[in-house]
Amino acid sequence: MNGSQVIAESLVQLGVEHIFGIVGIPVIEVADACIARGIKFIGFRNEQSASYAASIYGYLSGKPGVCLTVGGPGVLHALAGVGNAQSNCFPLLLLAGSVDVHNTHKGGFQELDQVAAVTEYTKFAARPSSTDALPFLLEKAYRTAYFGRPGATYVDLPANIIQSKDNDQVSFGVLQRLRNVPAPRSAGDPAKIAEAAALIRASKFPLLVIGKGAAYAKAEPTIRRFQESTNIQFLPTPMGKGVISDSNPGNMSACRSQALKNADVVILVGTRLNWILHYGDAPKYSENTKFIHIDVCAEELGNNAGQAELGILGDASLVIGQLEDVLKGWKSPALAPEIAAKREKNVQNATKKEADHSVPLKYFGVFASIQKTIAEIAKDRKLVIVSEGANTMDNSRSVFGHVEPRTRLDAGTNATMGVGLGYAIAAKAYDPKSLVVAVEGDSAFGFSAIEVETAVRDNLPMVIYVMNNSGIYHGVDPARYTDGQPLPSTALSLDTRYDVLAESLGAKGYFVKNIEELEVATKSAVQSNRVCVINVIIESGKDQKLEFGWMASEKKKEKSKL
Ligand SMILES: Cc1ncc(C[n+]2csc(CCOP(=O)(O)OP(=O)(O)O)c2C)c(N)n1
Ligand SMILES: *[C@@H]1O[C@H](CO)[C@@H](O)[C@H](O)[C@H]1NC(C)=O
Ligand SMILES: *[C@@H]1O[C@H](CO)[C@@H](O)[C@H](O)[C@H]1NC(C)=O
Ligand SMILES: *[C@@H]1O[C@H](CO)[C@@H](O)[C@H](O)[C@H]1NC(C)=O
Ligand SMILES: *[C@@H]1O[C@H](CO)[C@@H](O)[C@H](O)[C@H]1NC(C)=O
Ligand SMILES: CC(=O)N[C@H]1CO[C@H](CO)[C@@H](O)[C@@H]1O
Ligand SMILES: [Mg+2]
Repeated sequence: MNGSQVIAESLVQLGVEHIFGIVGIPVIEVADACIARGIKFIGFRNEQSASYAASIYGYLSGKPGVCLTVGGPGVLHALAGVGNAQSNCFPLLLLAGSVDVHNTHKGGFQELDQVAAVTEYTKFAARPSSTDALPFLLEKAYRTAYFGRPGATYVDLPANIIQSKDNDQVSFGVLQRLRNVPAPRSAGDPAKIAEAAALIRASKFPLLVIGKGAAYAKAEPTIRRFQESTNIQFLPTPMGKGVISDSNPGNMSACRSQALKNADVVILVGTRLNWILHYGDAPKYSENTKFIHIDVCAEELGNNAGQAELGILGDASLVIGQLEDVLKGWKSPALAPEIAAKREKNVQNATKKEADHSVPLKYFGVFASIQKTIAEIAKDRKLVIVSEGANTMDNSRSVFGHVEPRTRLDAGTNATMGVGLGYAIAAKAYDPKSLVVAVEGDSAFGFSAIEVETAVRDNLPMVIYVMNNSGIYHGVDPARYTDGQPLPSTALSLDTRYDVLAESLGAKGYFVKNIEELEVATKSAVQSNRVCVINVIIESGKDQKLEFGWMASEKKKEKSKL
């Protein structure tokens, strides 16, 4: 066996089915050896997308996604996905070629101290000293990526090791032991469970906040059962949507601010008190809020406004199961009528916005139309929504209802633009039967538009909507393009034909300006079973102010209304 074959054998033994990457010297043979062993290799056009794809494959499958790149610039590009995986807690194993060990420090081909480069963003990073060490290191890196809090790991593949020959003495025993082993789980400390249950029983408005960690942990059966038996109100984070169906009457998404502000006990499961949850700070929350924080990472407990003594270390499913047992027979108090009324009003308001089909189209009308058309023609298929952008992402989150977990994939913890196409490709590769729909801002799409070719080449049908408002965030008033003043930094060209670009890459393109055209395009695209890009012309935001709910200025404005 040569070194490439040792790597391929190791990955096969670990159960790896897909590799995402871009080849070159010295990893072409590695990819080819993997293909020869039946692993599917998806070749991208930029390592950023490949690394994003591998990481979301890890999130969806619960086992590390594998990314293979060349060294030097390949690793620097893939660092985007490594950092993104680490901050979102997605399991990812990056493998990259590197300079021959004996040429280190000589200015070798694509030389970079890659272990040093990735160390800041990985749980484990190593370079093998010999081919014999590969199975051991690959097992350790693979296991480390998904045991404990998931994250990114790295193994360096020096050219001389890839090209080494006569490795028939290499032992693979260490790999077989990991095959099909799920990540270890622990239950919560019974004393902490009892303390949490007492707080919940005494609470007037307990709120369950469900994060993507709970989705990753596949905790949905337990969390759904717990919610049903207690009637507790819940609020999903963006990627926590669908752990409990949005159609459940306990869904507080439509009045998120009121829920956060008025809850006296907040149970956080698989989510962090970061910017998305306003650090747990008043006035977004009341001063006296008690946070019962359930997480797999002990260091997360007590962060920001969280109370360290109320943290419960453990697996989302096991801990919620324990709470369910202790709280048998307990029912959550009914939602305060004024909050229920506010929620109702907000839902009505949203429904009104969704019915607005005036031209130029607006986000709510477009997303509601897409959702409705898909429900009519593909109601039995699992719908996975990938979304990135600013308004595009925020509005799609409130319009699209999710009934299943792990069906919303978006820019995540660090609001990373450019993940969309990689995520869509990986989601389709992971579950070929699902209907993958990417809802992209025009700026967001631009970060990885060329990966349409990857999806076409690998025959991964999907529908990609580009929300064309010719700009970042709110777009720019078309009059600004001719008034002789410099364009604002958020401007993009007015007449970019993303649909024509897509056609040139082998996809099907649609150009849509009104709701009838949108309906026809959605039907045609879903039924075509091809890669489709629908360029949707929407209203530019003109003079709207840039402001998002999580921004600090919002805090000052916030008055306690209820
Ligand atoms: C990697 C990265 N670069 C830049 C940004 C800043 N940024 C935030 S949202 C966004 C794009 C928003 O515009 P668009 O995708 O067109 O969506 P819209 O709000 O117009 O619907 C950008 C560039 C970011 N979040 N991530
Ligand atoms: C991203 O998010 C993580 C987790 O909140 C944070 O530690 C990190 O500094 C952020 N930034 C980058 C570039 O990863
Ligand atoms: C390893 O062996 C395979 C099969 O004989 C061959 O195709 C490949 O080129 C070899 N790789 C290297 C790096 O020598
Ligand atoms: C539940 O969630 C969806 C999507 O977030 C939203 O559109 C819907 O109005 C919500 N329902 C209620 C009753 O809040
Ligand atoms: C309803 O929508 C309008 C227009 O989008 C907005 O100005 C108003 O404040 C909303 N009302 C409520 C109760 O959210
Ligand atoms: C090709 C095309 O119609 N582009 C449009 C993109 O969106 C802006 C803002 O609505 C329009 O002005 C452009 O004409
Ligand atoms: Mg835009």
